[in-house]
Amino acid sequence: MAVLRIFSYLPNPRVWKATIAARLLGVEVEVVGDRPKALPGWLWDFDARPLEEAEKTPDNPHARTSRRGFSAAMLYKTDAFLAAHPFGTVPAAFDPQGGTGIFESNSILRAVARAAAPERRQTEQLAALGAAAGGLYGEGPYEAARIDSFLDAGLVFARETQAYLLALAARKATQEMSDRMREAYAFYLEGIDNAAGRGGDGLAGPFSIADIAFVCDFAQFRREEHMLDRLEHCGLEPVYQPDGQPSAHAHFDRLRRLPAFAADLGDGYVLEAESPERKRA
Ligand SMILES: N[C@@H](CCC(=O)N[C@@H](CS)C(=O)NCC(=O)O)C(=O)O
Repeated sequence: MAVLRIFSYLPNPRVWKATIAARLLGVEVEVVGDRPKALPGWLWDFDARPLEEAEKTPDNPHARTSRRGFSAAMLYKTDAFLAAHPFGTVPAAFDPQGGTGIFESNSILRAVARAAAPERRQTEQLAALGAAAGGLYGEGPYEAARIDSFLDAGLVFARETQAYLLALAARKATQEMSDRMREAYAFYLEGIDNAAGRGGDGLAGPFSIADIAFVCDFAQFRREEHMLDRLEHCGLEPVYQPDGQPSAHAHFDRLRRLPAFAADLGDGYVLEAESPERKRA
């Protein structure tokens, strides 16, 4: 049985945090959703489903104004969904019975690591990656808190990334936004570079969910490379710098090629620097 059900638009690197962890731990997560443009046509609920045409009306009791990331003005969220997910965002995870909502992709990732039975946390696969004996969430309160520190630093970077990429996608990014993103990028990547350059298996020391969150948040940021036409339209230079912070880039490139990561990231989401064909989204 799945340890979590996750509702989201797909593909979504925020969901990959949970699916990569699940793959490594040998547990199941159920992922329900649709492509980003189709999700406004769904009922957002534990039992999420596509709506009938007749239900997609402003007087539908579940109709809500979208807040962030959806160009459609209207989304359809049940009261139960909003009780479980007070910020009304996806990815939206639920425990198997649907009574407990878990939001924020980093917390959904933690939930997978915590939900895995003890024997799942000590496999040969995890040992080969350099995970601690306690699994992907470290051993004891201090190691877990150190891993949380990376997740929190990553969330700050991810929030800047979200605002920047949404503006870029809408061809409304400004020089000020680009400068702000550049500063957040430098701060975050330098910290990751420091941690990755220390020769441990993972950023926090052992390999952990801190590494999974980094790979997914950085993959999300790397969508910038799919938006070269938008950058040009806005008169902006890319923030991404392939040459700086070598340990951070090497860590990212090593992990994203592992089968458990490549199952989600391996479809050209991250463009190979050496590729002659740069995709334009
Ligand atoms: N930091 C959150 C970001 C989630 C988020 O902002 N989701 C947006 C889509 S990108 C959303 O669900 N918006 C719903 C709305 O506009 O009402 C996470 O990592 O899960």
